[in-house]
Order: sequence, then C-alpha cells, then structure tokens
Amino acid sequence: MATQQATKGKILIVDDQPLNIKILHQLFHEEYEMFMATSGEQALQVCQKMQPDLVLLDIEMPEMTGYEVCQRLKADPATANIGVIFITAHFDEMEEVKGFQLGAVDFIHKPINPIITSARVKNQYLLKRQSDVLHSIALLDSLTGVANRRQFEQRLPEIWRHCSRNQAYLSVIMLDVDFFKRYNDRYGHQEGDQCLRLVADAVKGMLKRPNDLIARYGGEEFICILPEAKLSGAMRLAQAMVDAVQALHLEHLDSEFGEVTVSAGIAAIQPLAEQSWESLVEVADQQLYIAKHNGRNQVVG
Ligand code: GH3
Ligand code: MG
Ligand code: MG
Ligand code: MG
Ligand code: MG
Repeated sequence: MATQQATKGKILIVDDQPLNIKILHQLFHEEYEMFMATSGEQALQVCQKMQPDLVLLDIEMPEMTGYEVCQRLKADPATANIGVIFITAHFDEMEEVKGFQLGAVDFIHKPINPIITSARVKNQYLLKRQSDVLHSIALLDSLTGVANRRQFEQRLPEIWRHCSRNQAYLSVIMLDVDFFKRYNDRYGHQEGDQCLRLVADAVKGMLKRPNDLIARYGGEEFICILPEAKLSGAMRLAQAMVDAVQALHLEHLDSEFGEVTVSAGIAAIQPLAEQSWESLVEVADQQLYIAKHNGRNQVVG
C-alpha cells in the first residue's frame, strides 16, 4: 500500500466551479493521487505542501486568475517544476500563447474530451517524471542525497536576492567532519561513505524550515543556507547539529573524542543586492578553521 502510494502521480485540480472539479476528478482519481482547490490562493498553498506533479488549472477564477497562479508557481524554486496544464472554456490564440510564455506545458479546452484529456495528462506526467530524474541527477549529491554543490551555487544567489529585498538576515553554517582522513584510513572508504550518509542525515534532520537548504560542499564538508536566520539562531542550530552528529555515537578510535564529530563555522549577514555572496561563505570557512584550531567538535561564529 505504502509503496503504491509513493509511486502514484499527484494531480491538483484548480477550478472555481466544483462541478468542473468533479468531472476531472472522476477522470483521474483511479490512476493518480488527487488534490483539489477552488481558488488560486488555495492552489498555491496545496502546491507548496503537497508538491503535485501536475496542476490542471482553470484560467478564469475570481480574485486570482490561473495566469497569476502559474506565474507565482514558476517564480518560486520550490514549485517551479510542477507541470501546469491550463483548462479553459475559450479558444483564443493570444491567450494560449500567453499561457505557454508563462511556463504552461499544455492547454485543454472545455468541454473536455475525456480520452484526449487523459492521454495528454498522461504524457505530461511521464515527462514530469523524466524531468524529476534529470533534476535529481543534476542537483543532488549521489552519495548522501542532499543538494550538491551545483544546487548550492544556484540557490544561494537566489536566496541572497530574496533576503536583500526583504531586508532579512541570512546565515550559513559550514560543517566539516573531524579527523575524517584517519577514519577512512582505519575503517576503509566504504565505511567512510556510510559515515558521510549518516552525518548528512543527522544534520539534515535538524533543519525545520522549508526554505533551509543543506548541500554537500566538498568531500566531507557540508554547508547549510538559512534564510531569515540571524547569527544567534544559526549558532543554536549549528550546536544542535554538532550534538546530533555526536549523538550518533559512530565509533572513531583515531579521534580524540572516540567517536565521529563535526566542527562548524557560521557567518551571518543582512545582504545587499550589490554585494557578492562568496564573502559570506569565506567567513564561514574562516570560522570553521578557528573551530578546528580550537580543538574541533565545536561551533564558532
Ligand atoms: P580535520 O579534522 O582537520 O577536518 O581533518 P580531516 O582528516 O577530516 O581533513 P582532511 O581534509 O585532511 O581529510 C579529509 C578526508 O575526507 C580525506 C578524504 O579521503 C576524505 N573524503 C573526502 N570525500 C570522501 C568521500 O566521498 N568518501 C570517503 N569515504 N572519504 C572522503
Ligand atoms: Mg472558472
Ligand atoms: Mg575538509
Ligand atoms: Mg581539509
Ligand atoms: Mg575534516
């Protein structure tokens, strides 16, 4: 049952007319996991929370049109990959072009033809799955499953701009496994890899906000981006991460702590759009260096 659910595609139907929702629901509910929304605002919330593969999106709705919903989905990295299919009662070339320019993948006309609609949705679902696979290859670290360096370098400038617009703080935590060369030397590379997976999971488990990001920065180094976090909050979080890794109690007989530990360096800033983000990472790296110098298994910020 659980595995079946995990492999089922997810579709969100958005329409201000419950009858239209009902028709589409009947068409797809056996094959897909279904979600419904009757307004644009609700649709955006469901997309954030449920991460559907596809949205079947009505254009004409009071308050927020389907175009605006599409635009907002595409503007947010957390929802940009969701496939948007417009469903419309009118045929208007320019309107349709506008929809594609906003990032929609298809248009379906009401009254819908059930067979054609099913086939088009199925095609788009298969494309979405392929694109998810490519994304995970391009953006995730294959060893630990956290974001890779490439994703980190994509996201930090985006988050930087977001925080500078909102005059918010931005913190980064740089973590490095202590005495990891000795760990590999004693326990072997395979065990070393497994250790990195467990450390990544433990650190990731401490992140609670949806926009926080952890990435593998290098061999045994991880970096966390914490939008809207000040130094004090980032320090507390980093200490919780350091504690969580030690709480794994992974034996490391060649470490002075007897178990696997990490050190952390933190930097916080209220970013300005014209500043470069590289300096923030540099500061975190310098603080990490001090943490190492001061004896490791600790946080410096
Ligand atoms: P420090 O406490 O100062 O950080 O010392 P260290 O030994 O952890 O640091 P150093 O940079 O000397 O060594 C890092 C080691 O991490 C060397 C390398 O073999 C290991 N390493 C890097 N990437 C991987 C990986 O993907 N898998 C495994 N098993 N080991 C890795
Ligand atoms: Mg409508
Ligand atoms: Mg290192
Ligand atoms: Mg090193
Ligand atoms: Mg190290």
